[in-house]
Amino acid sequence: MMLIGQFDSPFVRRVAIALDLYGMAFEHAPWSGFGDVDKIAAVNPLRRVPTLVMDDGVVLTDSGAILEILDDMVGPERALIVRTGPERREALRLMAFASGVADKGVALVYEKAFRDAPLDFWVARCSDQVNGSLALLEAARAGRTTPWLFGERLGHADIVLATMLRFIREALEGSVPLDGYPALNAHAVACEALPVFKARSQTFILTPPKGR
Ligand SMILES: N[C@@H](CCC(=O)N[C@@H](CS)C(=O)NCC(=O)O)C(=O)O
Repeated sequence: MMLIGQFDSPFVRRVAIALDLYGMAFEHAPWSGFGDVDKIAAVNPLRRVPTLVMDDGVVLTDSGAILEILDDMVGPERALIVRTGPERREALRLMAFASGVADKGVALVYEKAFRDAPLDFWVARCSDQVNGSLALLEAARAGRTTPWLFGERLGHADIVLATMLRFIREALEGSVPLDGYPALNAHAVACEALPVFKARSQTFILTPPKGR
C-alpha cells in the first residue's frame, strides 16, 4: 500500500494512524496537494489527499471511505469503531462533526491563501461553522468520564478529534481561539503523547500552487 499526502493534513494523518494501529505496513509518499499535484493527478483524478494506492493497484480517496475499507479488512473485532448500534451512531456523528470542522478549516486556509482579498461573508460563515461545531464536540467530550470517547480503547472518533484540533491550531494560527475548549484540549494532549501520533505528525505548511 502507498499512502499519499502529508501528515499536516488531518485526513491523511487519521488514515496513517489507523493503518499503524491495524499493523498494516505502507509506503508513505509525502506529496503536497498543491506542490506535487501533477504526481497526485497521475493516480487520483480528484487530486486530493489522502490517496491510498492498494496492493492490487486500486486507488482509494476520502479518509472516511478509506477507514471503512480498512475496518472491513481487519474485521469487526479489531476495527476502531463498533459495527452496529447506538455507539456506532454516536461515533459516526462525532466523526462527521470533527471532520466537518477540518473541512471548514481547510476552506478558511484556502480562502486566506489563494484570494487577494478573502470574502468576508465566507470567512465569517466558515468561522461560525467551526466554532459552533467545536462547542458541540467540547460538550460531547466533557460528558465522557472514560479515558477515550467510548471507553478504554482509542477509536476513529478519538483520532479525528485530535488530528482536526492540531490542524485548526496550526493552520489557522490562532484566528480560531481554542482556549474555551478544555475537554478537547486535554483530549488532544493525551492523543499527541501517544507514540503513534508522534510517529505520524508534521507541522503545518502550505506549499503554494504553481502560478500562484
Ligand atoms: N473529505 C476528504 C477531505 C480531504 C481534503 O480536504 N484534503 C485536502 C488536504 S487537507 C486536499 O486534498 N485539498 C486539495 C483539494 O481539495 O483540491 C477526506 O476526508 O479525505
